[in-house]
Amino acid sequence: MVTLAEYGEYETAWCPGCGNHSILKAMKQALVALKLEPHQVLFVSGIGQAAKAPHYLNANVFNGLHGRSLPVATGAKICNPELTVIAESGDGCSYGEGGNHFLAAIRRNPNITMVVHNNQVYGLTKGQASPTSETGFVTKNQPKGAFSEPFNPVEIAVAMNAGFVARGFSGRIDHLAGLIQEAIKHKGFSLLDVLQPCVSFNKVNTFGWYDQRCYNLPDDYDSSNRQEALIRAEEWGERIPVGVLYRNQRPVYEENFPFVMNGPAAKTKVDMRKVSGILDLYR
Ligand SMILES: Cc1ncc(C[n+]2csc(CCOP(=O)(O)OP(=O)(O)O)c2C)c(N)n1
Ligand code: SF4
Repeated sequence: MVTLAEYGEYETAWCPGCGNHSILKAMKQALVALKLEPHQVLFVSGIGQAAKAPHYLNANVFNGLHGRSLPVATGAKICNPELTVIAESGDGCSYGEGGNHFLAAIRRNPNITMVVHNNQVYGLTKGQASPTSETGFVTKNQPKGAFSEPFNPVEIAVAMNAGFVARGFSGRIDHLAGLIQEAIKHKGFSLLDVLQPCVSFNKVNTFGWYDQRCYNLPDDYDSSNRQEALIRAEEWGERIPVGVLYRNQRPVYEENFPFVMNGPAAKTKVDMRKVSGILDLYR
């Protein structure tokens, strides 16, 4: 039986008090609760503090370009649908540099999970405003405050009819671990946006700020109701809902590929003579 110890304990480069630590803990808890062995899981990340999270657990990892985790994750899932594929990165990486991939993934609906550490700032590059920063958020780079409207990932995802949309708070580890499990179990694309304090560069949205505002969606909340999900997804400020906002079962992208139905391409024996022939065409 898989244990937490199998996912390892590593020294991290994160600041003490950073929300990343709790998200990592919740992730390991969720993987163990789902009885997933490290070799059954692939993490794909981009660049940033959050993107380092998969470096600190013992599973398969592909750490690629800034904002480019979703196309890699989708490709990996097509080649090996048996893998649990998780794209994990920060809000800048996922919604800024990777914004178009985010929209494309919602439309395609591959059976992958996207976990975003949303600290409303660019942490690794020392505190510039990110797509989710509030208008007026003052940084060294934006001394007059950010001019742009913040991007609301959960609202966009519900509006685009995404398969599964949830929001978590890194300060509530057990609740977050439950949401990660739900997101992984969902068949299709699942977004889990996690509110995460950055103690060094976001002095506004602190642990206390989130803790005072976050409330759990009530037990009788109907996550299949898109209109209600849109209302909750828009709620921000004095009260912020956490939990599964929206569920919508849609056809899964990789099932459109007939070769996948005949078994994972990753397990197909490669005929090297054929490959050499193809390569010769390009010499
Ligand atoms: C194409 C590209 N643009 C910009 C950068 C520089 N860069 C590296 S990390 C980063 C910000 C990361 O912020 P975020 O994704 O929010 O993650 P965090 O560090 O806050 O966890 C930026 C702008 C880069 N590496 N590549
Ligand atoms: S700079 Fe912010 S995001 Fe990066 S490790 Fe420190 S607290 Fe975490």
